[in-house]
Amino acid sequence: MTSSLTPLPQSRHLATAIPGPRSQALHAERQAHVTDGFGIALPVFIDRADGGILQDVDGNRLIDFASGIAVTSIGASNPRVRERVAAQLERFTHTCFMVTEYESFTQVAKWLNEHTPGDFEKRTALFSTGAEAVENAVKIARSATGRSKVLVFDEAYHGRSLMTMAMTAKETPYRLNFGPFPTEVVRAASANPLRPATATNTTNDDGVPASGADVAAAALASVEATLAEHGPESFAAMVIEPIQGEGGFIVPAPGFLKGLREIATKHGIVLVIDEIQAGMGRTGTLFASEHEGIAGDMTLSAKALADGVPLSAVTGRADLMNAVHAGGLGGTYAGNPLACEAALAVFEAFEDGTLLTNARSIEATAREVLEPLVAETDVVAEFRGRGAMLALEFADRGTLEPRADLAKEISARCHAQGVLTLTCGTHGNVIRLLPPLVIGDELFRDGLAVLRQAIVDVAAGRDATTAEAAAPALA
Ligand code: PLZ
Repeated sequence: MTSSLTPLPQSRHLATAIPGPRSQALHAERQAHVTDGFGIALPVFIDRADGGILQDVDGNRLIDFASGIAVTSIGASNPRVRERVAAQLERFTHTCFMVTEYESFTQVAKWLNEHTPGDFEKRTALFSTGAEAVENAVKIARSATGRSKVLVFDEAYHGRSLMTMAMTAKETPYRLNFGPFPTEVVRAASANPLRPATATNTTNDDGVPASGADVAAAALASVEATLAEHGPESFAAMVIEPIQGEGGFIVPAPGFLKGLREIATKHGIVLVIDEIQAGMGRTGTLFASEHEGIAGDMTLSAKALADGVPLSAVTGRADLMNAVHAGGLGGTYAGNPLACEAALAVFEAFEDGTLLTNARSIEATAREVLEPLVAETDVVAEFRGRGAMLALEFADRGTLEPRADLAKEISARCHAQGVLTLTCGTHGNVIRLLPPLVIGDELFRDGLAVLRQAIVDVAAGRDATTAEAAAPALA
């Protein structure tokens, strides 16, 4: 769709200090009207966004390493999305799919049934947010199995609604003061290769795990023990992220997810793969479970599914999905027509495979620039991730003492220089990279150079290198 706006230059540009005066004024106004309950990564107000750039109200152009938390993968003003959504806006905005039907809902379901892992007959239910998809997966699994318990994992994140808060591991900020939580949620060990909860004997003197396979085996044994303690026959579902997102971009030890698949099958537990952050091309395959060669009985999508128009999905085995009584699932906005059109545009964008290739080259470039920092500094414990879902964990060499202070300081320096990084992790000591899959190579490398310089400076206890010195090519 042609735009009345001039194209947004794909280059970093600092017009003012960040945040600039207009952002500061708007933030002050926000504070007078908006609850203090929302946190903020960077108090900058955005005017426009496209490709790898966020342009703020002061005219600064920031490099986007966040994609609105893994949402705007095909760009925040993608022409296909604009065209489809605008055309839908002219026809109608809403009917409620439980009142009268529209075809795009079916088409989105059909695509997801065809493209999610698993060579079996599927059905899909659409909702609006990720948390809703998780909640509904639990409802469907309970209804289909007649069981109630839900197994979740250390370092998991599944949302902010009451059930999903219960399923989320981290107390602050997600759960603090919000209990009591729904019961029947049991937590098991995950298989974090850097910090194995269950495999201390596989760690050598430097704190480096001896073998990923050992970590996976120990975690799987612990999962079996947890199930045995609570009665495996009482579990409806086991819910896991293929790469744990908010928990720290943790790629599970090799074999862990395959092992979970086997355990779930053995006990008749529904395996729910929460692909809300890792799915829709982010890791270089359409769904991250493809890297592990497994298929969930249900796969959850949201975030990048509709490029920022709220849409989420539960896709699963037809027998499970159809076990629910008619009228048991729904929601006023579930599968809203504007969101379905946006999703159809996203599917078109993925058709020729370029975006998946982009995700893989993003990984190669970031690895080239950032991975050497593990050896070059004493504070980068790990560079990890897949495709365009990448992270650096900051911790002291040897002790692995988490260094949230460094992640925070490095992020702040990136922000000051016009690179929007996000932190995450149970200990808050991880910087994650979630660039849009459409970011240009030159722009991406500029952002990486800024991040790299900030890490080198902070690791050496040096003041910030100026923007000019770090990257003379500022537009
Ligand atoms: N499952 C794996 O990553 C959302 C949360 C940001 P909603 N992650 C970003 C925040 O602080 O609220 C997420 C996820 C996984 C579920 C969810 C929940 O998705 O759309 O935020 O409800």
